[in-house]
Amino acid sequence: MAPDSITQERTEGDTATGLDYDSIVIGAGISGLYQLYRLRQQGQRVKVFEMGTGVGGTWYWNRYPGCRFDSESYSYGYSWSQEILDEWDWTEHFSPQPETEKYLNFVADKFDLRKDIQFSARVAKAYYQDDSRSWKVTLDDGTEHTSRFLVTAIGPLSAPVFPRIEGRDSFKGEAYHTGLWPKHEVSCEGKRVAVIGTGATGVQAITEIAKTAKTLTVFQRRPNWCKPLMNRKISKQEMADIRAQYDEIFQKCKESATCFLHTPDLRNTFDVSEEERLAFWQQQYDSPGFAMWVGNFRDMMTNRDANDAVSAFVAEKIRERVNDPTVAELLIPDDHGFGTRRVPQESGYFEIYNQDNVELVSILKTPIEEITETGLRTGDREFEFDMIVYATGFDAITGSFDRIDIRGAGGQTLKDKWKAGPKTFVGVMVQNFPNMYMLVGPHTALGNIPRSIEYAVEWVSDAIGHLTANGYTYADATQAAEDEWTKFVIKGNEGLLSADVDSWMTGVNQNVEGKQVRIIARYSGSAPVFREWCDTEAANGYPGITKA
Ligand code: NA7
Repeated sequence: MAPDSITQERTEGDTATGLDYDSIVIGAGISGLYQLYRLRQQGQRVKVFEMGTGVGGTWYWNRYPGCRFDSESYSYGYSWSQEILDEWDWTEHFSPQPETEKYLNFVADKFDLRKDIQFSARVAKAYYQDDSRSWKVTLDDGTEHTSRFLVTAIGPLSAPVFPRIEGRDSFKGEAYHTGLWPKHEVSCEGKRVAVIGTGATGVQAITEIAKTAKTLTVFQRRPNWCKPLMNRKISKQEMADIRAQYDEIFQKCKESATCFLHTPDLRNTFDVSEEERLAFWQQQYDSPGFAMWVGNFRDMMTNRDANDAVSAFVAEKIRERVNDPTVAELLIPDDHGFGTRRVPQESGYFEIYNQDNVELVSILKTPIEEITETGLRTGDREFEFDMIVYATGFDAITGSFDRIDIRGAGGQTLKDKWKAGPKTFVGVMVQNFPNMYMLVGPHTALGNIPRSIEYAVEWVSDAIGHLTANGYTYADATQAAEDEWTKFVIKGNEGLLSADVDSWMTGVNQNVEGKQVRIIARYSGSAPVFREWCDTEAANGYPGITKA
């Protein structure tokens, strides 16, 4: 039962309460690994339950061809350990998945994290126990585990979704979802391959698969605005230079609104002459990473004319790069502007449509009607394939929470609490879900995710440390604090062009029941503002949290 006022009630240590652990962390990805490390450093008994057979989260599951960072490698890695920074060499500006998975294994080994992680352990239920102020976590295998605190480290893009198309199980060839890619080698060599989906994942996979497949047929519903990634190798000397600049790199990320190395240009689009504008965009188009998305003119995401102008610039690039004008037009989005959905970064994506073995099929007018034993059927054609790749994305942000039966005080389900959209306190706590902390859940700063993760882990660790040091066994966000933050997040979305577009960022997923309506699941403000809010909360002794 929730106490009705802040009290100073002290209880004995957790061992005396009979709980299995002080904290249970769900997930051993970038956030779960660091959370385990931090809480263990604080002397806690921690257990991590991880669904996969290895560490890495996103970088464990997404092993599809072509998978790699869109953030500069050296801005993405952990910053909290000098040893890691000293010992790890990135070999490419945008690390490929195998290297990133190796990196996270290196971290896990270095700090002996595996001993507190149970693999192949899917959490099915997490129930708050009112009487003992603890969490009971039930795994798929029926085993139950208890802890004072529960930390969800389950990622915003970790619940893969298949399209709702009839006959999907009848296909007799190979079929893979990019987010559930098998560990064994998958060869496309000489095969007739279909890829469904052209988001950030599809764009990477398609470009790679086109290199070896006998034929590749891309089924595109809505095209996305893409820009060149401009990846390249990092030489030993360059890595030494990067290492020498780590402090500056992380400081820059800390000051930037999106935690990337790129910061917006403080001019408005039409403050400069057309000539200057085009030269600026050209330079951005040719720059590595997200420069053009998060480093553009400051009004690009709020002024429709400005956004139309940059979109027209990028459309011209597509026309220049794709030989067949009809195909080029199909690849140019006409329902949203540049940057209003996640911008896929590509390495020769548009040029693959000039290859004889690649065909683009727009399914906007002629949707896929059925997956058959031998391929699939659209409104006007029958196709035969050896392999179908589903690059159809995730039930984003709240989806990974929906897949666990999470119940707070009095048995309230999280799903029910969030049925009209998430409500959180600084994206970390949910009122009436005491002692539960979310890392990169809804309403937190995301951007260059590991930067946000590190901050969240440290904030949560400090908050738990504060409770423990003061003998509290209960912490719940106040209703007022949750309302205030939720209102702030919603207000921050006003005026953004991206708020008017269907995408995973606005919570719309036609493949998931009940997710056809836009919600505000993301915090769209700047990361420094977010951190200031959280820092103030901590500095003032957590007034937004009822403690007992
Ligand atoms: P996204 O960005 O959600 O893309 C999913 C793609 O799959 C997108 O092109 C969808 O078309 C398409 N899709 C989804 N359902 C269907 C059906 N039923 N038929 C045809 N096409 C479909 O997921 P990603 O995995 O690419 O990227 C997610 C994030 O992960 C990414 O932003 C990075 O941050 C990492 P639609 O656009 O809905 O018309």
